[in-house]
Amino acid sequence: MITAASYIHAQLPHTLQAQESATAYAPANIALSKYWGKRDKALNLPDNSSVSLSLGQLGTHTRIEFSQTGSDALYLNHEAVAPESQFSQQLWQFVGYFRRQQALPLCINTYNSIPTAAGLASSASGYAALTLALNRFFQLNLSEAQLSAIARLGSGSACRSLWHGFVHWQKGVAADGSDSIAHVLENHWETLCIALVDIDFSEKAISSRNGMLHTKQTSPLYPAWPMQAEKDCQTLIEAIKAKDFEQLGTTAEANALLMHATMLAARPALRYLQAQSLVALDKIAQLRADGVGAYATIDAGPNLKILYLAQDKASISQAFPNAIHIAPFAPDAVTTQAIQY
Ligand code: 2P0
Repeated sequence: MITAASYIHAQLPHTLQAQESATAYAPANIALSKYWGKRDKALNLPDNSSVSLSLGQLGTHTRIEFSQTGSDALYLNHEAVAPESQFSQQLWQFVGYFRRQQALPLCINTYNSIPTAAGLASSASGYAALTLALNRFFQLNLSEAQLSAIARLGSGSACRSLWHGFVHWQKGVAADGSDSIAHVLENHWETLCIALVDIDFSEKAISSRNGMLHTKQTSPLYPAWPMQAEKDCQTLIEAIKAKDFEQLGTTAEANALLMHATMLAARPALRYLQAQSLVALDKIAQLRADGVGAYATIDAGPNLKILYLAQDKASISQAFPNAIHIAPFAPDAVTTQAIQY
């Protein structure tokens, strides 16, 4: 049986040669067509492909160096992380897949530039930045495909966070997941913007990992999801190529609501949406009725992300005064944090 550990071992040299230190950055990403359900839990292999948009300078910076104390140390946003926390245990398990039996005590500093108030999870950018930093620290020279497959083993959506702009994660068919990898879509859409609307950013009661498992196991609507999600990916790729904003927006919003419908039909129901999420969806529908191009997508939480074109920024700001605005294709979003492998 292939495990995350055995897959990563097979990509590595027998003995690691480390540098003094290494740093890496990876952006957060928002799926326009979502990943929600796995065919393999251990390898984070999805039932369907997905398409995402990266958030430029909002992401994770990670630095790895040898530990001066002789023991592992982990800092998140400049604060020491308790070794018994789930965050710490999962991260060191992932690092252990690289170190294997080698005694290499490390100090890892990881910093999220995503404002806490954005209500965004950071596991995608976190595992992408960690994978890139490990690749540099141990001088592995892994290919983009290998990096994407390895980042996926940390967190599924991390395989999409290795690039700026639009990214397509193809679900693949191989049992070892070697073809379940993402690649960048070379299409730039300078005027496309995304606004993050905070409804409630307290930690969710049920993680995505458990939520998608529960949905697949118990929702009678789940069987319809992977096929429609696959179609939505294709429609989105066409919309991106044609810069057809209406097709992009309607498909992304419908895909997010279908994902939430499968969750709501789970037994017991899995409900991330809150009353204020629905109020915000109504506001967006009203904006559209008033001639403003605005569409929502919602992840495993109550917060909304609004897709709009730059010309409509003032209308979006007026309707959602506290929103955080991102222009993913603005020159400063993509050039100041160039991703290097
Ligand atoms: C997505 N989400 O496509 C979907 C939409 C949440 C809702 O990917 O178990 O944290 O680590 O593979 O990647 C969140 O799932 O789950 C996610 P694991 P992950 O963005």
